[in-house]
Amino acid sequence: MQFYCGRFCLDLDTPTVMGIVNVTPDSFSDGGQFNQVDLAVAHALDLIEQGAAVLDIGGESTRPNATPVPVAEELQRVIPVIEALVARDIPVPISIDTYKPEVMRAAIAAGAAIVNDVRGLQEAGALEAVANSDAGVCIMHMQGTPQTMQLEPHYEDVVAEVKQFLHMQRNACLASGIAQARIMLDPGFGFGKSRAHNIALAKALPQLLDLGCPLLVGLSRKSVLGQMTGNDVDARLHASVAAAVVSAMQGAHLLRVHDVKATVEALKVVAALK
Ligand code: 9MG
Repeated sequence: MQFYCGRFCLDLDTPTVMGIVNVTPDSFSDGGQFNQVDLAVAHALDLIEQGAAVLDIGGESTRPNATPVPVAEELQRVIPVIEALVARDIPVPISIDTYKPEVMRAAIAAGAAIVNDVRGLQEAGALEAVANSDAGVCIMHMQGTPQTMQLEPHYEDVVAEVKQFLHMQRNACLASGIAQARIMLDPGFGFGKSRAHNIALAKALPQLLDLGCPLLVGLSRKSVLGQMTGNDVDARLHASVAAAVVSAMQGAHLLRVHDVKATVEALKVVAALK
């Protein structure tokens, strides 16, 4: 399956890795030796070396209870990083992790090729920001907001409801002129989902493929893996790789991960043995 984004065309016939670059004040602590931009750029270049086929750059944490960041602050965090990477002519597309149309527009103008929206283009102006560009988009499902989502997630039928939302937003994209080949879908693991909801969705990935778009899965280091293993966030490497492998075997095309090298190697084995 091909995914078109800006000047890039990703071949997603074999499962591929998106590396995470968080540009938040707590992401990089170096004792003040380098600034945040230099550190984020160095991290991004390292992830490409490790085999990332896409970089996902975000300036606002989406963790449960995270505090929203004003637009100006988010722009200040992510745009210099995108500009610095574009100036280096990196060989992979940059994805901007944001739900804010102002940030989408500025990031695309700076050279981002994908919009990764955890709110699935529901903010006013978000759909238009993507439609008025040649960027690809990842539409993710979330119940609630990061401030409320894990309080008491509730569904009658989690798989049917997530699929219906993704279907509806995919159709809204098509109606606004975004070609199917520019759309990727994501059930949003951990975003307003209990452990049982996450497990049901992981098992139902083949059903989401019916929508005809590539699937992005983000389970890396998430708390559901902590619930399964009892491990803290910094000891979830093995669980994260296992989750990526199982997701790929269930049909996921793009795996959003922190641990790029380990995941790339594991996916090579999946591709060889499948
Ligand atoms: C930004 N972000 C954090 N987790 C994510 C996930 O699972 N999917 C996508 N698309 N973005 C995510």
